[in-house]
Amino acid sequence: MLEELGVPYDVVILDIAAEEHKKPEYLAINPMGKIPSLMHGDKLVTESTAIVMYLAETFPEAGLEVSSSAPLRNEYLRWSYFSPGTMEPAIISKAMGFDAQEYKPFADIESVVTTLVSALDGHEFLVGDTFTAADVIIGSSINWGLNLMPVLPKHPVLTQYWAQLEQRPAWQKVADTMPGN
Ligand SMILES: N[C@@H](CCC(=O)N[C@@H](CS)C(=O)NCC(=O)O)C(=O)O
Repeated sequence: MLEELGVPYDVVILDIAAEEHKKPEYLAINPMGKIPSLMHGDKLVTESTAIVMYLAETFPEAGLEVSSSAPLRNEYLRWSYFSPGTMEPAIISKAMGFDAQEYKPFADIESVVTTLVSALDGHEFLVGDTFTAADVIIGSSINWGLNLMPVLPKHPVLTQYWAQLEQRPAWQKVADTMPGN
């Protein structure tokens, strides 16, 4: 997201195996002991989706936010929250062998795939015909579900969507540093 915005940033890598994310210095930043966290001036943001949406809103000149007055704002919100609220729990339940039907707030992976495929079939992006922060959020989860925790079926609509996202210069610049690459 930061590369897509073209803004300068510093990365601080924490060693999860060494439990650096559970040390007091980091718990003072994110009491959940979870990565990532974003510091922007005196503003702290945690939760990946909140971080991406905060950045889209803070750097509007990049055109990745669909503003509150834009006609497709509803779609932008829907797809941005679909990832942490519905898609990632479905991916994790599938990977852990839980029966998603038993956990009523959770959705099963088949419904998630059908919903994504119907939104993306014949479309390059999720919201209108331009790349937005919602594509950063969902694209990242699709990469995760196809390649890192590979429980998403390799449906051609999903693989094609990710194939074009991973060609973006921003991703190409940082791909080598990403887990699983
Ligand atoms: N809901 C959080 C989840 C963050 C999360 O679970 N991050 C993983 C790394 S991708 C983590 O910190 N794992 C280490 C741990 O839970 O101990 C978000 O979206 O930022």
